[in-house]
Amino acid sequence: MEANLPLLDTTGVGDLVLLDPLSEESLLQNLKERFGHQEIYTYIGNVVISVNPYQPLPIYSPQTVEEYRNCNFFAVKPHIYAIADDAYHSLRDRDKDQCILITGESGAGKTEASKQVMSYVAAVCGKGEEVNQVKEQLLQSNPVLEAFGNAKTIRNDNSSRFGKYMDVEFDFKGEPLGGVISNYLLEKSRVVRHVKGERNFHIFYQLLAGGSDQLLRELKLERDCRRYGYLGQEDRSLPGVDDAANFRAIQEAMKVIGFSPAEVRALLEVTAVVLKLGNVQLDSQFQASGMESSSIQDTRAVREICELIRLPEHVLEQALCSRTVEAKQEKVVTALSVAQGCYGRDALAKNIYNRLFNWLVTRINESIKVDSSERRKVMGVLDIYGFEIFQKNSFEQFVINYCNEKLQQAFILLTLKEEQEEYVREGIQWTPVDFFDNSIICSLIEDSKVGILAMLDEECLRPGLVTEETFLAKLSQVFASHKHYESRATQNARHVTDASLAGPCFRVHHYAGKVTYNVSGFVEKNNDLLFRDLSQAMWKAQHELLRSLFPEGDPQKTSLRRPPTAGSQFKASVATLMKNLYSKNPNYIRCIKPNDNKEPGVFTDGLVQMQVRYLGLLENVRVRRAGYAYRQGYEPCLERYKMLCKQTWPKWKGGARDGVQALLTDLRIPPGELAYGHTKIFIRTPRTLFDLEDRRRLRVAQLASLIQATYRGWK
Ligand code: AD9
Ligand code: MG
Repeated sequence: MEANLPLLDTTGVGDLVLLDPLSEESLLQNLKERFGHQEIYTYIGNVVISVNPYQPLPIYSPQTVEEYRNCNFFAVKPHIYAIADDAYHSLRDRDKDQCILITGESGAGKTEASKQVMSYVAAVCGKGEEVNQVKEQLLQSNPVLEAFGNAKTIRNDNSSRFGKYMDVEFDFKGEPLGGVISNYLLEKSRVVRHVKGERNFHIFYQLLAGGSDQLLRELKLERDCRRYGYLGQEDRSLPGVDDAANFRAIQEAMKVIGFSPAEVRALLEVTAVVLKLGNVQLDSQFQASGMESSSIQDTRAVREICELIRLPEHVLEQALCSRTVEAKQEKVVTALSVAQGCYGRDALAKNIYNRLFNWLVTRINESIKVDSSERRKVMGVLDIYGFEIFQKNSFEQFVINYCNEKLQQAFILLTLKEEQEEYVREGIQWTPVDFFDNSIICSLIEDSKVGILAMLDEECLRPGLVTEETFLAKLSQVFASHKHYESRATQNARHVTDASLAGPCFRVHHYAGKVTYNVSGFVEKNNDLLFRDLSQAMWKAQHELLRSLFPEGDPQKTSLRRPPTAGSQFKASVATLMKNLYSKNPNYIRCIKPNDNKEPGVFTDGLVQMQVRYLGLLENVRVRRAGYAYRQGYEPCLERYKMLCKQTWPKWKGGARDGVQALLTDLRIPPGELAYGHTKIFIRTPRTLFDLEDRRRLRVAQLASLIQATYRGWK
């Protein structure tokens, strides 16, 4: 059902559709007032807006779950549980696959929201030992993935550095059977580098803080994280976060999911290897020819890595310091300079970690996958990294923001455009509402010929000297007059000067703001190549897990085909994701970040205003308001209410549309409340619908007692 109603609210209006007068100011004021009273949720129809309270609120207790269980969406305060409940019931009772799309910028509360949805659904979807085990596995996958895929950033102490989409599968009774997790592009560059004030992935700190003395000894690790080059020199503990306790929690979680002790051990060994790679230092040497070569400075880190992964030391040493080039069936080994060696070392660390993360997702999926072939109902929950604007934005921000752009497009298509188009399709009088369509930005990035990603691929695949400058020059030439693209060159051509666009940069005018991307690193990150010597060395290790991560290291299987670029892989997986989302009934949670300092109770007007603008909330309200709250095909509508009218009960002989018209006229529903479309009836306000429902309930009760009386008479 799609409707909005007066809500049990003490503060402002709980559904912005009821806001009067409607303007950006009143909308903001309403959110602010509610936020001030810790009412963080507000609806626009069935879209939930959530403003991050940055403090624990007592609104997620088991009692609250009970309150929302089977609730009438409109009879309780706005809450994320209400939308979760509505989605779950549509799935169970109306057999409609659902997806929950959670959007908003970094730190707005998406991951928290996804956990609340999951835990609510878990609390209400059946019981019993077997079912509980499935639920536990699904829920426990989260802390494990967060440990390996989240990190502290400037914006968020627990920032998701990967995208996650989880399909939870249910049987016909609505009991969970299992699920499938898809992950999107982990920000692996963080393994080797992070900016001041941020951290590497949580797992490293958790392992060092929470591993037992014996475990650390066996992994050849020292407890002090300052010993590790990849973790930095500062004290890295986070206020309010107990890394040690979290480590124990994820060990427990892995047990619940079904990891064997040997698998956990192998996982931690590989994690330790990544950490130690950062301590491998290279020394520069000069050969007689004057060419620079490198050697391992202190062999301890290499020795320990090799002991952990059971690989002869010289194999790794050689792979780190030299490179084999095959030319005309001849192998030539060339020495690497220190810079090249360090580059290779870091590329190896990033690759191991990234592949380990993918393995982790695959392994969890093995545990939670559904074996039966019975037809399933699916609820997908999408929690992806939010839109990001940093001081310096690179390839990672570019793909993250592209993904957010696609989600915004899905929102526009599914809610705004779809709504308007339906009225047109149904031949109903309608005044179109203007909204910004971001397809133009999506194609700027993803067009298969003249999109930024395609042009980057073209540069990466071009033989000869590839530089980021040529890539940038090409972009600026092709998009010289594009409204959403800017660079120094296009500015010069347009006689605009802007000091903020200095350096090798281009700027995209995203739906959520202008972001300046520095192209250095774009080619390398998109190419994502690892020296073959390194993958071959990894494959030679006697460590089963590590070895399995580098199948291309098998000399028998060496393929000359180039692996797809990082950008094209990402684009393909986003396309698959979108297809999946479009096949389901969407439920939106739009998260808003109230201030930039993670402070409770602070609502910064300008910051929220910006988000309200780019999320298109005002247009969203306008479309809902101009429209009709409820719509249904004539046949099901007649079927549902025909008992309310003598002409249509027990059977209407004419067409369904005429039947509905006869019925609603007989019930004296004001004509202004109704619109007759080609195939559907539209009802303007929810009150009319509730009135119909009340009448129906009464009538059903009357009919039931009538039948009972007749039955008793027979006996
Ligand atoms: V990112 O794009 O992954 O960087 P998210 O996922 O949008 O971001 P997250 O859910 O991680 O943000 O929320 C950030 C922090 O805000 C959390 O760690 C909590 O401390 C805080 N938060 C968010 N939502 C709530 C809430 N409903 N109640 C209390 C919250 N605190
Ligand atoms: Mg997150």
